[in-house]
Amino acid sequence: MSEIRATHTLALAPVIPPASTVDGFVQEFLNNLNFRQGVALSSSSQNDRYLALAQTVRDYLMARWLEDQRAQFERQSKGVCYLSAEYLLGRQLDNNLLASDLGGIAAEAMSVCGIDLDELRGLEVEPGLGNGGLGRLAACFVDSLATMSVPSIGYGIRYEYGIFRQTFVDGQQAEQPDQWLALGSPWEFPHPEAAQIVSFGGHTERYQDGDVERTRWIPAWNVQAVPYNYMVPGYHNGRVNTLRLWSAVATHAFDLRIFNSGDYAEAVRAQTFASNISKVLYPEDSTPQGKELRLQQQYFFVAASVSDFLDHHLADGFDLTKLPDRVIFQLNDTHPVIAVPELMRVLVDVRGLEWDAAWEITRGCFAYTCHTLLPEALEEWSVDLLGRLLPRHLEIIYRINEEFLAEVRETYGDDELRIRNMSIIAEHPERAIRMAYLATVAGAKVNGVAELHSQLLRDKVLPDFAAFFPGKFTNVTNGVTPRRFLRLANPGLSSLITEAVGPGWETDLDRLQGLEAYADDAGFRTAFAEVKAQNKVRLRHELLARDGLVVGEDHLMDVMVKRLHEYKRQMLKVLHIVSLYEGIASGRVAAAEVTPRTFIFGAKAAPGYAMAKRIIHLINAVGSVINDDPRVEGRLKVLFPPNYNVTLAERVIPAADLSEQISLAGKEASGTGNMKFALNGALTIGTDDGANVEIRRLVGDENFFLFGMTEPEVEALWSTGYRPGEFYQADEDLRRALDLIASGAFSGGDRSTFEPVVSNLLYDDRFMVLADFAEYIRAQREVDAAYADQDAWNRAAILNVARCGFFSSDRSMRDYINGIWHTPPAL
Ligand code: NBX
Repeated sequence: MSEIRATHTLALAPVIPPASTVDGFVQEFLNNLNFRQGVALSSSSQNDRYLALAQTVRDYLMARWLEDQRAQFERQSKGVCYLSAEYLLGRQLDNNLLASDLGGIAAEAMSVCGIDLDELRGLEVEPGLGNGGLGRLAACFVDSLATMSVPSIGYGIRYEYGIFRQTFVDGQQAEQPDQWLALGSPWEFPHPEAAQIVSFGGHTERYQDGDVERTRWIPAWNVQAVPYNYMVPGYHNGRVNTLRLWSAVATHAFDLRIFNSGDYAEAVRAQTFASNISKVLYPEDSTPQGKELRLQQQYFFVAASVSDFLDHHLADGFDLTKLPDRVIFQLNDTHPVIAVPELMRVLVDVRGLEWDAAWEITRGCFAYTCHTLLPEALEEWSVDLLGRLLPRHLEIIYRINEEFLAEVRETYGDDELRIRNMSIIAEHPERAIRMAYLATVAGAKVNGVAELHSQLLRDKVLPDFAAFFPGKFTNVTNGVTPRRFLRLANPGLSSLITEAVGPGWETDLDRLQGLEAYADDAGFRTAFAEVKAQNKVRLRHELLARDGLVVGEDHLMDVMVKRLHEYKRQMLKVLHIVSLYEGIASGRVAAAEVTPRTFIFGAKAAPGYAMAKRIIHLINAVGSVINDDPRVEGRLKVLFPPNYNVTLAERVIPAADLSEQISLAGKEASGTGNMKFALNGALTIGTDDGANVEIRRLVGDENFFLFGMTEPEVEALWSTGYRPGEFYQADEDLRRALDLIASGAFSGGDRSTFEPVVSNLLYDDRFMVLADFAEYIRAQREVDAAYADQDAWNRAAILNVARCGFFSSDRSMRDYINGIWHTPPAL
């Protein structure tokens, strides 16, 4: 009997009655403390208490969870399998208390026990199983799917170590392992009985099966994929969906014979080898590293997920030709694309379907989301490596490509250039599989993540495919969950919104439109400003306690938080800051004349990305000089709290006045931080890039600080030959700022420390920082002027909130459902 059917009887008789009163909650909590943690309240540690509290909340959700698993199984209607190598979840306790509406009861119950709930909340180490935007998007999407009661399951990898913990040593990034499991993870449920075997290596052979020739794969080694289930509770709807993350273990624990002979390391070799697969998240963002282990990770989790779905979620005797009516596998970028040949392999080699029938099914079961525009970020796997690790899959990819190119020939004749350009196999510099092409050929739909991105994807990245597959390409603009990023992160603003527009906006974010009318209400503006001020105080306390950093009082909070990438142009922000400082330091500008600003950075650099790490070093160096220079009179502060993560985002974003979204036009696929800031009433200074375009259109030009070249202007400048030195020569402010960095002013007089950063800008500047500098400074002056009129600023901020309901991830989910998935109405 399958695992899900086995839960049926349990679901009918929940073992643990939901603790929905304060007394009940206290009782459950103490039970958990005593009998699960094995300690008395009086002798319990904070960690014991956190775990017992988490278990209490978990138990409350359990009956619903089991019931929903059963209901999803029994319904057998079309559902979504979201395949993502990353889920950047953020803290679970907060979110689960909010979703289950237990926050009030839990707080009271804890105070009955003499415990401060907020302290316990603070203990949780967030599961950082993602790098940045892509992973956080997946987390927002599963939240929305649960809240909208859409039958769905998220599949991914349970990394033992998530994104590294960042520290600064002399201002330079150092990476520490993220031991998020060290104190126990109360939110996960291992299911070793539902483990899948995932195979690698070996060779293939043909054999006769009656009249038909078939292929079988004889793998060389395999590992076990053990699923860990995580609850994904919907918001106040009593639904609980499942996130299923796979952990790798050896098929044989260890070799007792070798162990007894005394070679302990050799005895556990297989175990170590296998568990390496899910050991650590690759900390690269946007530039794939062609690492064998990464390909192993990708195949590992999708092979386990596809089998899991086929084995456990389909009714007995399911007719596989109907699979596209039963499931859609949504590919979160190319990381899970190896699922395409895997499904083909299972259908043809294991289930015995004809190739053509299997291909028909497969093409109906996948859809692909692209998250990038950088050509170097389009994943390719060398044929050599893929053939060694997955020989059967390589054969399948070859055949898919052959048949696809034959179709291309039918349409265009022997246009060899076109055929080479469209081939799934690249020939140079080495033979490699273009995973984005494979996903595009196989996917029923291909989408970008913001309007501009989807258009550039069609016109610039995959134009031949867009022409060949009319109707396949579409857009779904990203969104963010208002539960975590508004309701949870900004309780003050949330109350204000509820007072103004009534309850229910958390699941119907278009209702924020009701705030429009309040923008002209002076009383509301005052209350709104008061909330922002309180959020700044909260942030002030947090950064002081967390990092010993001092936020300026009554400062404009100017925030740039996101991965460190040259294309995102943290350097442009640095040049602005240095330029302001240079004015004061040179005596040309009186400190009293500058708008008091605290600049907050948050950014991790991929450990192997040298330039990004230099920029982090520079930001810290600039901060220590400016923050300590008495001539500045404390009017400029540059703060860079280390280890920016979801938890810190929840504190920083609600306190921000100005949101920095300053990527070079045509490089940022969407951005999602930009949406979070606008929803929390920060004004954006930004380029015409990614979802900024849509934010600006919605909030209105007058409530957005636009600057910089447009994407066509960027293209035009490139094609005529971009010479950054000319911009340096032509702009005195720019020259002074760059010269100050080059002089060693931020490196104790040592001119060599930041020389690579300066030369890179002067002689290369791929992301055209210098070309956009003057415009950026102009826009920042507009910010200063606008901020001087607080009342007008608050009005604009309120309008940002009122007009950003579109950016709820619930709307993104509706767009996927209507345009791509075609799943039936919710459960
Ligand atoms: O995906 C990001 C884009 O850069 C953002 O513009 C977009 O808003 C977000 C969600 O659609 N991409 C991203 O975060 N990529 C990765 O994290 C990544 C991780 C590993 C890898 C390649 C890319 N090998």
